[in-house]
Amino acid sequence: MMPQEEARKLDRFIQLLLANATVFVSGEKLAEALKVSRMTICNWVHHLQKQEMVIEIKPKIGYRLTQVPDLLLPQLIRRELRTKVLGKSLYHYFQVESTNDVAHQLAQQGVAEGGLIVAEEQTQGRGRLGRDWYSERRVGIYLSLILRPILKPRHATIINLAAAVAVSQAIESTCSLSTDIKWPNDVLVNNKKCSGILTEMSADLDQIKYMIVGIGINVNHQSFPKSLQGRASSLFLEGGRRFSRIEIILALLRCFEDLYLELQKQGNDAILERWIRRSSFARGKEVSVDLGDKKIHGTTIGLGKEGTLRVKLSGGQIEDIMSGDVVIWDSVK
Ligand code: BT5
Repeated sequence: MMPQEEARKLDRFIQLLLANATVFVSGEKLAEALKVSRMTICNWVHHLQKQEMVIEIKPKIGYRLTQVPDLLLPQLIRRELRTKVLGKSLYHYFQVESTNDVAHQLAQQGVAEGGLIVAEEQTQGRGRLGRDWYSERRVGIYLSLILRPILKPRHATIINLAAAVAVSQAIESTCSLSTDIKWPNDVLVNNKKCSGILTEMSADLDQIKYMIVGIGINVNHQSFPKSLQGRASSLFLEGGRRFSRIEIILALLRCFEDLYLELQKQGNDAILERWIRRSSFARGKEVSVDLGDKKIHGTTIGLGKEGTLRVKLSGGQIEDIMSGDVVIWDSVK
């Protein structure tokens, strides 16, 4: 695993190669520009060649980039980015343990609202409650956003729901696939999970310091480990063709930014309405909810003002769920 500082220099190295894609650039000049040794440049070239970048090497003359594979390079994302805040500072990694961990470090170092971390692969991708997130190299989207909303911690769920709406909207607009959202934020295609969201925050009692919204989307996966088969899927498996990860990220950032700004101007209602419109779980679904210490069974009757799931139990009593795992009742009977 590469330390962050080196990963950032590597990124600038790629930027220089891309900017000079038609000519040979000398190793000496590159080393000078990046303040590293020529040996480091040589190692980076071999590292990038392993990532299927085609780089010609001419002894005594230098290096020339001739072909770029399907990578989430900041240079390619920035070219089409149409957002004001989200993704304005952008960090790309070939491999990280978890993009959420990198985002926490960067947020603590003071990276501003909208900072975006993307990785080609995660070795310890995380779900909620310490669960694993399967993060195969170069076929999925693994990203985290740093947000600094002026909100009380108890209002954080709404950001979670907004992220799910943005993922659902982005998948529908770029892949023409219909989606469903399972509360709070699993995005399903044909009832199989194609995306998960892990929102974490650092907060005082009455103010959020920063939030990390981590989003995983299965894009071009051709198969899944046995333990996930039947429950997880990818846009490739459901749509029958490969999709551009960059296009999906661009649409996602645009949608999420619109919702985030709308939330700040108009409050929760617009997000709640959009979530309800996009989810078959919002109303009239017979579900079982695992609350950790107990399981309940009932029918969904909408969302509470802060984004809680309202479930009517068979005795008529209503529960407002703040966190838990929802499954369709039919599948547990
Ligand atoms: C989630 O948790 O769904 C949140 C996943 C968030 C992943 C992103 S990737 C970028 C950022 N960096 C991270 O380290 N994480 C975030 P949860 O609701 O707890 O669901 C986890 C469960 O989903 C696992 O226990 C598996 O059953 C299943 N699962 C694991 N990997 C999956 C995958 N790739 N696709 C679909 N389901 C998966």
